[in-house]
Amino acid sequence: MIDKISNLRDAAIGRIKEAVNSAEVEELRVKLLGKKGELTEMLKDLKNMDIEERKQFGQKANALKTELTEIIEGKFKELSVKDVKKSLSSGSNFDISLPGTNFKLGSLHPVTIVQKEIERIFTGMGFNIVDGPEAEEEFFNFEALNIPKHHPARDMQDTYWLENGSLLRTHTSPCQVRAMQKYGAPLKVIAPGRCFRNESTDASHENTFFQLEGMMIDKNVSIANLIYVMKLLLSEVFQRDVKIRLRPGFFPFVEPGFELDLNCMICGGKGCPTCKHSGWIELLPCGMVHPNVLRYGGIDTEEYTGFAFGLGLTRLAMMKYGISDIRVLNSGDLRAMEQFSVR
Ligand code: FA5
Repeated sequence: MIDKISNLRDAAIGRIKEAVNSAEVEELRVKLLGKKGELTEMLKDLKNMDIEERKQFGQKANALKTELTEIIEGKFKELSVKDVKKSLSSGSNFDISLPGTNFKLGSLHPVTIVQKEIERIFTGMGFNIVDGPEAEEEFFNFEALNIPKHHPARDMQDTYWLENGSLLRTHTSPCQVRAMQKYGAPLKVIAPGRCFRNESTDASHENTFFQLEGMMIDKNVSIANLIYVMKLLLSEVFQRDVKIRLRPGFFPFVEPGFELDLNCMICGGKGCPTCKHSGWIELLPCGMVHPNVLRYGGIDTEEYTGFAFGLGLTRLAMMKYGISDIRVLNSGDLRAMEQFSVR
């Protein structure tokens, strides 16, 4: 058996030396060392050998594999140098001294980084990630959220209407009823996505921004569950204690409803253009899902309760990375985006 190995070695080295181009070398590499190569086939005999023979044969075969791999690599290098020399001597204008083309690696957008982080936190708690259309039906954006036609709450979310009667969704909340109708209760979902509003832009308002909706429906879900999840979310994202305030907030689709504001991290709460000189950033409105909304979702309100929240994802990214003007995030300016080079 040992003879077989040295015969293979001699023949293989001879064949590699004679190869005249890279394609031939590659063919030999596969024939010798590939999955069905000659050396691999030989190793199949191991099972018929006694222990001592198997040990010796195994060692020799492995040593040969290493030796042939090195010889093949050397041959590849030798041939590529020859190719360059040949092209130079044949009058080609290929300039070997030119630096190679530098390909720039892309980086993730700060909003995407924060979104992925929150998805990790929530999937760890058993939440599923769902999606909804950006061009949404009026029913899901408003009616199903307990905002009937002519309700003044619609004024707070003016949007862009499409010719077919649908609209660009003003928030990710339409995903609530869509998810309830599709999956029923109990339900634990988050829905990140782009939203649109027809409003003037400033340091903290864009006409296109991201939110991340969250919803949990089960038996006995209470405000205590909501507060626990909100606190956990913020401490995981910021990895430290952050100053927040919780105050009553009105949204027709929750009862009771809250506004959760974050102490402005741009000015430390002193007041700046980002927080409109209030020291606080509106970030995470939330509340207990209104029974009318549960009913639109086909959920039995006698049996189930739930909480929901609508996180301002773009604003959260601003706070996390100290970005004082939201417009930078939609600018496409690589000089700004590259600073968060997480790939
Ligand atoms: C809503 O959109 C509700 N759907 C949130 C909600 C969900 C409440 C579930 C209760 C239960 P609001 O309009 O406040 O609420 O927007 C939520 C968050 O999105 C804001 O706190 C803010 O952080 C962000 N946001 C709103 N408008 C803009 C904007 N023009 N530019 C950037 N971020 C915005």
